[in-house]
Amino acid sequence: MQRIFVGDVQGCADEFEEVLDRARSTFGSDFEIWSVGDLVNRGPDSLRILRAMRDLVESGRGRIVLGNHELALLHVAAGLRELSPRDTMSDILEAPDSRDWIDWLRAQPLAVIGTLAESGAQSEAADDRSRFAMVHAAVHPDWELSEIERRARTAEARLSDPDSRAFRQFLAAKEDPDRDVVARLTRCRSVSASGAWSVDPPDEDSSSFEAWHELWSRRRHRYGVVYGHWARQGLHVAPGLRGLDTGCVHHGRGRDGYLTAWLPDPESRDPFAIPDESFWHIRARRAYYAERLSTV
Ligand SMILES: [Mn+2]
Repeated sequence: MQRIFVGDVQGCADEFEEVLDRARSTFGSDFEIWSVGDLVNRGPDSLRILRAMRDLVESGRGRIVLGNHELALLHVAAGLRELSPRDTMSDILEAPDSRDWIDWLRAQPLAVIGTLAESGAQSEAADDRSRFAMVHAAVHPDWELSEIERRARTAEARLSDPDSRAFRQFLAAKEDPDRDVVARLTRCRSVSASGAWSVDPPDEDSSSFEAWHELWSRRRHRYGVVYGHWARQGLHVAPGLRGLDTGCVHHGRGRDGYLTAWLPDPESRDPFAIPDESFWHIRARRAYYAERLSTV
């Protein structure tokens, strides 16, 4: 079984379909698609990509984690935020089964823990280097896999609360530690040694913040992280780390955009080693970003 991780799609359903077509012609039906989140918004086809991905998830051939744009959609649906002119999520909000899409999304995970090793025996081994977490933006540099899982499960239970008032209160909460976990997993780019985190990239002029994965790498964890969210950083291939947001939807913003898929070798004993050439790069079909600007 080939597992295919896909970076931030953001409504670029044509490029996502190209990944699927290529997967079918290469692996038949013997593949799974794992999305790092931000399936929706900014691009042209938010509902179409959700449909395609939900089909895969419900047939047991896909996993997703929530990104900040899915969270933004939940905020709009809960009446906690207005749509902005740059948002392209109204196809979901105006769908006759909109409520069902929102409920499906809020039941999706914030972190998925897995192993890339094909054989169960290998994943039990103490030297297994193929265990990983998939999150949208970042993990806390100090967290082991078990802690990522525990904290994500707690926050997910709050998001998927059957009581929609409790769900709305949780989304709106300011000082709730579980709400902070949601925000960190879906939005963090930099951290400070004192434990603070920020949505912004590290500031060149300030030494107090650095990329979350710099500090994470110094902790010498024995698991990998597959993530997205950081289009300006671009493809990030480092030991234990695969950052897959290559800004498909930002094509035309003074740079080329493309959708990245990562296809780790299921036979490898160290799939997070470098160098690594196991990527597909799907060029953006259009200059989505310029298109959005001109229609605002
Ligand atoms: Mn994001």
